[in-house]
Amino acid sequence: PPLRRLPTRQQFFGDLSQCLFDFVIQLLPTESEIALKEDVRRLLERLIKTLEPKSRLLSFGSSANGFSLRNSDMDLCCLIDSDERLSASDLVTMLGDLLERETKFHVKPLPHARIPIVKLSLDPSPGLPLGIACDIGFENRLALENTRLLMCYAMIDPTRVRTLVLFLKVWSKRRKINSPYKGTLSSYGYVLLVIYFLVHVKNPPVLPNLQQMPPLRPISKEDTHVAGYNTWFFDDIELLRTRWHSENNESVAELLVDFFRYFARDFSYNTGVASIRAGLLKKSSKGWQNDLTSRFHDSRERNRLCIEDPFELDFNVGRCVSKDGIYTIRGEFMRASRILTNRPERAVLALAELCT
Ligand code: 3AT
Ligand code: MG
Repeated sequence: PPLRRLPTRQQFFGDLSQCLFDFVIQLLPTESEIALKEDVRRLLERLIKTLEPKSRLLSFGSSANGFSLRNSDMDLCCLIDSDERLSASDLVTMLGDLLERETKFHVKPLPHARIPIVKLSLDPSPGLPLGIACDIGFENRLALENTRLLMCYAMIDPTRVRTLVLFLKVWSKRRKINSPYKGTLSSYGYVLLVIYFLVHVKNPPVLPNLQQMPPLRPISKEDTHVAGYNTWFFDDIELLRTRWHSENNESVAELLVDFFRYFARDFSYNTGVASIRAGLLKKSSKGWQNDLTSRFHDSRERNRLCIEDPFELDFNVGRCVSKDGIYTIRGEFMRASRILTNRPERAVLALAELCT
């Protein structure tokens, strides 16, 4: 008997999923890039130890959470295991001087920033065609914890979670809506939106809520609190695999189309807060309303797009998003949703259109 042709919808999602994998794979960092970055980290750690012998330099952000793209910058955090230590701003100034003397990096110390950091970069060279950019901060233990949380989410369902996140990162960069300094959203913000969607919007969920799972043994406050915030989450991913599995079998493409539709149409931007810890919350319950009659112009500006940080619950990760920014971002979700919902004949062309 003749083979039955797949229904077009299914065929389209199959093709699109394959295109998404292929697209994302070629954007992953190469082995040599990863090795080179590790060399840089070790070199910097050795230099920092000459200032503070009890210091360690750790990676966080995309180079440590499984969501790294080729040539993404390095986020490094210096921890000092001693009670008597220099202040972050003094360290930034001293480290800036030291690196300027001892290395070929361009060095820009920012000792008076809200979070003092040293910015470093290397110009492109034949062995390093795209150069390197790196930020070094101090004692940012919450960032190390949120990096670990995102890494655990990535490990639960690597194929679907990583493909979706990496694609959205590239897409948001190509569409120029990934610049917190220009009023749009950071990569970290987009990653949180994806996890929120997979834990709380999809039914059945694609991911469990790691922050609400019962702990295996009693935990004390000292063990779980970092900088005054509760950072506990279920992190035994091997065990989780034996106890929990998702009933949701949608393909990456179906999830992506649905993600765009949800943030184009359904998410309540005016009143809602996306929280990976607690689901959809109300701005009013967090005191984050963007009340147009408010005298506080500033707070209104800050809360157009509300994304609760997983641990720093009073921090809106979307606070940088401006009025224009939210309009543009939402417009991009609508555009993406429209391109994919029309189900064009060739998935690969749809993907190209989406990202140009
Ligand atoms: P790129 O590959 O650099 O685009 P990334 O995953 O490294 O993406 P970011 O550069 O946006 O993401 O952020 C790096 C890390 O810094 C992620 C998170 O651990 C921390 N971080 C960034 N923004 C915030 C924030 N607003 N609140 C708390 N932690 C943050
Ligand atoms: Mg980064």
